[in-house]
Amino acid sequence: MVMVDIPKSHPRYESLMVREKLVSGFRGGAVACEGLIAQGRGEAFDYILGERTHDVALKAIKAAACVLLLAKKPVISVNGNAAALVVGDIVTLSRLLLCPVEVNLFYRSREREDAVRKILVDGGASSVLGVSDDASERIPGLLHERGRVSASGIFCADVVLVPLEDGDRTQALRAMGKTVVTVDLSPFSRSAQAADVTIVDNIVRCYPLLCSEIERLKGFDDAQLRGIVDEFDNQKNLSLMFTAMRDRLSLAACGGELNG
Ligand code: PTJ
Repeated sequence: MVMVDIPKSHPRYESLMVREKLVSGFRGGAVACEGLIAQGRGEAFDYILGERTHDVALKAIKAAACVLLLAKKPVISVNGNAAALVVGDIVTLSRLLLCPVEVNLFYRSREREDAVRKILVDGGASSVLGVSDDASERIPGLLHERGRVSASGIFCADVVLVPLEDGDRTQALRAMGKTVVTVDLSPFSRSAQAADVTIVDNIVRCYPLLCSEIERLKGFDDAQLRGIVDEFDNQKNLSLMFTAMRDRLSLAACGGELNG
């Protein structure tokens, strides 16, 4: 529900609508107060990126699609921000990959678990894990609430898609031998640095692209998918993202044309 009437002609219309989704998710109990701060942090990086999906990110999206298609037991982790922003794409991903979605919250409470589950179920999700007693397993070494996971979901998954994440869990999941795909507008973040595949892009732009890429690549055989994954180097990709940001900042510093 949009709280203010934003005219479509407003130059920041798209960005303001994204904000309204989060504020509405916050008012409905799904988004943590801290989730609004996280969005602001992301927006700052998105400005530097020129609010567009770079070729470097497209390469990461392709690798992520291959990793997810090759997975035996993928799981899509969902926090409050992701549910509020991209529920339709989360449901599409779970249908394309025939995998469950799991509620996993840093600021976990029964009320927030239920609010996030409701968004997912209303959005068409058929199997929502990680709510209440279902989140009874623990990721070794993670003492905070994000360490609680479902025995039939993240705990036994081989590949986990964890967007907008704090770094601890990415590292702990990798220590369990899992492959981690993340989405983060900040290439500096610990999760961006620790994941196997990091998509540095806004989740509202890259989740639809990830869905299309999975659709496009699902006819490929495992050897072809594996070849694409083997060619991908996350550290190199992150370096190229930093270079893209540096180039945009240099352009701005020289008074160059930033739109384009
Ligand atoms: O719903 P909960 O309780 O699990 O809490 C979710 C938040 C996001 C509050 C929690 O995971 C958190 O505190 O995350 P951080 O440590 O602030 O990290 C969030 C990261 O996501 C930051 O590096 C942001 O730059 C990035 N980010 C924020 N919004 C977006 C984003 N990346 C992509 N798309 C966005 N829209």
